[in-house]
Amino acid sequence: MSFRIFKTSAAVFLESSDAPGLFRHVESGFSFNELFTSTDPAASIAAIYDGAGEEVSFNPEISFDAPIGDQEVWAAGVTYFRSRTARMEEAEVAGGDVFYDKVYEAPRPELFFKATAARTRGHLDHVGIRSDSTWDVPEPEFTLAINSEGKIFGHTIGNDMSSRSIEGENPLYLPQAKNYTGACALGPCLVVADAPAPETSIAITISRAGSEVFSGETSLSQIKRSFEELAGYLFRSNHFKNGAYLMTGTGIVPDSSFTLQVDDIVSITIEGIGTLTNTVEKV
Ligand code: DO4
Ligand code: MG
Repeated sequence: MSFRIFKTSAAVFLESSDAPGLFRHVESGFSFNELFTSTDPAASIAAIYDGAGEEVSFNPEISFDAPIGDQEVWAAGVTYFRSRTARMEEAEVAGGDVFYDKVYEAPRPELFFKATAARTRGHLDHVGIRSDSTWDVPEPEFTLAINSEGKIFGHTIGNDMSSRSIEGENPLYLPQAKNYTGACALGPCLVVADAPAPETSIAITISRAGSEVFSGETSLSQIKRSFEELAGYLFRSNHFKNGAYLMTGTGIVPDSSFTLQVDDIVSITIEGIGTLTNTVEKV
């Protein structure tokens, strides 16, 4: 049995794979921190579901908060061949391309801090492009939920918003390309379940003034590293009191002529989780 957990400002709603379309309403007492510090989050959520009372009618098309407590959000990079190639193109003029090729092949993955919980946006909220950036993309990423013991117990959809002009100028500018207001979105829900099948698709569409200006699709099978490897490196010599989210990298990068604009609508869909939609604003 798996569960989807949706968070609003007032409550959380739980849906079980045994009763899809029926939602249990948990008005008080639910804590993402407790879930992420449970030694068995699947058993904990099953117990909460059973104690949560009757099903309620609920519209899963409304906006949601990011499904997060006090977890940090981290990200892996250059885990798909497409990301390696796109990064090498954007960094070539500055001479930074060699580092992306090296990290794609190296035993140690690229991992970087992405956002605090307070900086993480939810479904139907805005995501940001920087006012000092000229080339911007969303990055659709399968995102792991990892408890405080380092155990992967669930997943969600992440959008790792990125400035390609700033990262391309110098790889040492990565924190500025990746960490700014509105750079991170998670949602629409947290799925507590084993990892989905490798064929699971990740798809993105970007719409502008009602027309689609980009679409792309990949699958989890295209990732170069295992989820356990990425989580294992993240938790090496690093303690996460409240667990963590880890974005696993993008396998979709629009070609070099594309950049996001204000009011673009970005929708990322991963089978079994749902769709995370955000509108772009300048920050
Ligand atoms: O190397 C920079 C970041 C890469 C990244 O975010 C990705 O591959 O998803
Ligand atoms: Mg990324």
